[in-house]
Amino acid sequence: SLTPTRDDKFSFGLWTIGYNGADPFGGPTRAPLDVVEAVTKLSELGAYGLTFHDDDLFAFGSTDTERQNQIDRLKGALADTGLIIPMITTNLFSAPVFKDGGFTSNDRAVRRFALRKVLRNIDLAAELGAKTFVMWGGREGAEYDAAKDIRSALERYREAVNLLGDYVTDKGYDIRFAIEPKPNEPRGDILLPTVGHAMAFIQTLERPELVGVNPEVGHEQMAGLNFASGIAQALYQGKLYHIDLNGQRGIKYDQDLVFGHGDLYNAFALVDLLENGSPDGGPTYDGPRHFDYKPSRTEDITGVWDSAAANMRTYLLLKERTAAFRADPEVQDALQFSKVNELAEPTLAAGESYAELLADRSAYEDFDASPYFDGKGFGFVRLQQLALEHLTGAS
Ligand code: GLT
Ligand code: MN
Ligand code: MN
Ligand code: MN
Repeated sequence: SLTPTRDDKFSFGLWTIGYNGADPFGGPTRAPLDVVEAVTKLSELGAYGLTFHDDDLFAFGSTDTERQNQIDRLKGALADTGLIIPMITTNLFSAPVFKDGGFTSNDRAVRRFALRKVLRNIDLAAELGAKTFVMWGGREGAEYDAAKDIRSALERYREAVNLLGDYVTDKGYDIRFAIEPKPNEPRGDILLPTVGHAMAFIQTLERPELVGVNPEVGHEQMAGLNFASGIAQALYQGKLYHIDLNGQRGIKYDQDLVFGHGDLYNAFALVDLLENGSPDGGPTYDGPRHFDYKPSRTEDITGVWDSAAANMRTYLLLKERTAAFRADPEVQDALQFSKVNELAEPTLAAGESYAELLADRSAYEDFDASPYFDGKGFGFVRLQQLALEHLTGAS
């Protein structure tokens, strides 16, 4: 069905629908969105979850009373609607104090303040039942090479994440962390710029099992990378703890378009992977389908809710199309022809070592490489066209 339900696990950041249209060239074009209205409307549209930064809910510098009041208003709206908070994150990028980063600011006092801000917000995450704590280090980086000792910065990042791992473990919180990579913007260069960098970093941590990635479609595409392919590797390594869905058109500033309004082919491949797993039945993704987009500055509040609904509808359309693609006998035949499943077969026989491989004349001495010239094509183009036929509703 194309009507979103809670079982679809669609969630939205409060900062997404709450984006007021401000950009570096102009101020807001929309009034602030209240959290109670956000929860009510998302629930009506069929979402199951809301996510937020501390500063989205209560402004930076709020008194304890102001903070608690906003938390109570949120809790009330959750109780009224049944919406949940699957993920929480901390804003370590908006306030001037974080202009050189949080965990990796050159200023040690700022780093200690950042840790305290995050620890306080982890308590809130536990209180609200959030299972994932996202860390997007947008200000962790530099514009100038001489200004940042990258090795020390990574060491401080590691120190911070190790401390947070100690904290949730000692407190007995059922929370895992998800690092969100981005190559640049707002910093000229951001630390842990891609999924690959983040996954390598995670292996250096004291509790790597507590930390995964939260890849965002547009962020990988800003680096010219194939998002679906990066997600496949994250799933393969058991590290896809959360995901930020949106749209991006090529290597430029972070567009945060509606999901599918960028590279639609890659969105098709992504939904196929998340919903149906690898062709040989590899792992699928069970977590929230989280939209991290920005309703364009040109839109009014009607456009905000239309765009929120568009994210979910696009996802469900692609889910239908990819199911039809997988079920199509012609696609199965094309996959067979393309030997897509043959890749799941180990290259060596069971128990075979290099000695047996060297002794196998059919593998080399008697192997005929000549039919591969002007013959034995793989038929990948036919497969891609079949994907297009399904994507456009032609089959
Ligand atoms: C910010 C960023 C997003 C991150 C959010 C989480 S904040 O909007 O652009 O990609 O997911 O901190
Ligand atoms: Mn983005
Ligand atoms: Mn994001
Ligand atoms: Mn973003």
